Amino acid sequence: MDTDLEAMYRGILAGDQRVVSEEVEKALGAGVEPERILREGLIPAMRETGRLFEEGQYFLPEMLVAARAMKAALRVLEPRLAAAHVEPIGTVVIGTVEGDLHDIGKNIVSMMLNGVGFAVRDLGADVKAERFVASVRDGGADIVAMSALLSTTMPNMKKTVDALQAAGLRARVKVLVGGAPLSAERAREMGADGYAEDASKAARLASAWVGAPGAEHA
Ligand code: B1M
Repeated sequence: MDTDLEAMYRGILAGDQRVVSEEVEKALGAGVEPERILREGLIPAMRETGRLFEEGQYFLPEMLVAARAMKAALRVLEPRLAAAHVEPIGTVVIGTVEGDLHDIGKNIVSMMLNGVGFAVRDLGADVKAERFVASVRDGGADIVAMSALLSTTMPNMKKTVDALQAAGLRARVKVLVGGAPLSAERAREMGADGYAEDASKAARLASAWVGAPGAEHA
């Protein structure tokens, strides 16, 4: 790992928002691609945080400060990932499902979707099936995108798919799911149209669904 990426990696593990923001600024200034910063610096640090938590070396407070440092980094990166598209290529309603407060991955997916030209309506975390349904019904959407990080909240994705069906909206939207406990098979079982293991793949798949030119390069 480069020394600058190493510094932000360590900054996340230490939960030091100031260091992380400064290191991200520095890396951007030195011409490092935002996606590389995410892929090689920030996301591995969050993965390591999870490993330390699992091993009993980190507890909830450490996970929380690491998450705050990660969010500070994302605030610096966001303008660089945002698109300057005039006409959106489609509309996505996105949220982390009911009972689940993990929103970092969802935020990255949201930024990437925006970056490839989607208008994104972000409902936040702990989103009940009825809120997804209401958002599609009242505001329209091409894609419903759901994130879950807990094996206990993953079934709430199916609840949303079923609620869209019951509201007569299922055929109008594509359903995209992702998050650590998911797999293509689980996505299929719950009746989603697609699964993406990371934010870039989510953006690529969503672009392909709306027939956006250059989707394969997203
Ligand atoms: Co929690 N947590 N957490 N946590 N946490 C995990 C998920 C865990 C794996 C840690 C561990 O034990 N190793 C474990 C879940 C175990 C399981 O169910 N299998 C866990 C647990 C147990 C818990 C609590 C239950 C702990 C407790 O209270 N005892 C609790 C639950 C709270 C709740 O949600 N109700 C809890 C709480 C928290 C914090 C609040 C402290 C904090 C979240 C802060 C926040 O998000 N605002 C937190 C954190 C930070 C983590 C870890 C360390 C990091 C998550 C993260 O942000 N990763 C996590 C360990 C880990 O993931 N290894 C862990 C970085 C992020 C970029 O990756 O979210 O995976 P990720 O997103 C990726 C892909 O998954 C994908 O793209 C993203 C980027 O490319 N993706 C999608 C995600 N959504 C997608 C949607 C798509 C497509 C792709 O399409 C729509």
